[in-house]
Amino acid sequence: MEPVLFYGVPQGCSFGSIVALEWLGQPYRLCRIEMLEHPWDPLYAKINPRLKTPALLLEEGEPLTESQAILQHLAARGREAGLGFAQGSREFDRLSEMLAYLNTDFFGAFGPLWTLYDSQGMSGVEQELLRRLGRQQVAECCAHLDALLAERTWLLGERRSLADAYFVGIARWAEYHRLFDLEHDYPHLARHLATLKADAAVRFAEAIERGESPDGAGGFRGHVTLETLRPRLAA
Ligand SMILES: N[C@@H](CCC(=O)N[C@@H](CS)C(=O)NCC(=O)O)C(=O)O
Repeated sequence: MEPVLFYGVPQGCSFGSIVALEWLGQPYRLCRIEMLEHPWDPLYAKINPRLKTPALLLEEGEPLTESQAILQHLAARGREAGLGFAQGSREFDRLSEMLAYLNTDFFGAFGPLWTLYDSQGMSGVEQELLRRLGRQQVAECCAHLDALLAERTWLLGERRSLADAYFVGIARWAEYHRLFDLEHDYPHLARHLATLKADAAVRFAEAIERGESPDGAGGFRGHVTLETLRPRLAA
């Protein structure tokens, strides 16, 4: 079977992996995980024992977890399409560097805001502290990315890369949490986000998250359920 991407809703960081698969254009399937429906199907622990999305089930039946690893794996499959680079090359290093920054600093900056989102029984003071901390951390990252994007069309320069695919899945959280006036505070970042939001693959990923059945660019072969995969995972 084609590779299967397990993506989480709502607002999963797996969004970028869906965009990457669309840009790649090779056959793949999707499996939806409703992240707020607890407990998750225990079968998912066979895919990722840490119970996180995304995860990519490869053709041979082995799961690959962690966004950075998945995106570098997809980049390697996309070398001919200009999405990936030879290990050891300058371009490979720049992609690794950017993915690492986005996956640690930028992703992590939103941590307090997601804790706040999940919070129950927290005092107003605790909630305010989390919001202030999250906003401050995200602002630092946005300032850095905004300065980079003032001089570049895409995160790595003049050509789009899978770093842009991952970026859009995280940067949209700044809008979701209503942190800033993005156009005013970080105009270059806002311009980049708007460009990406007009991209067909990003619109496809948004439609998938909404539970619609978009056509995509040709690689998408439909959804599978965890139950369908049980015989493969039970072994
Ligand atoms: N380091 C992991 C983090 C993955 C992660 O935290 N995923 C979140 C969604 S963005 C998740 O699955 N959360 C489910 C939960 O915590 O219940 C990666 O970058 O892939």
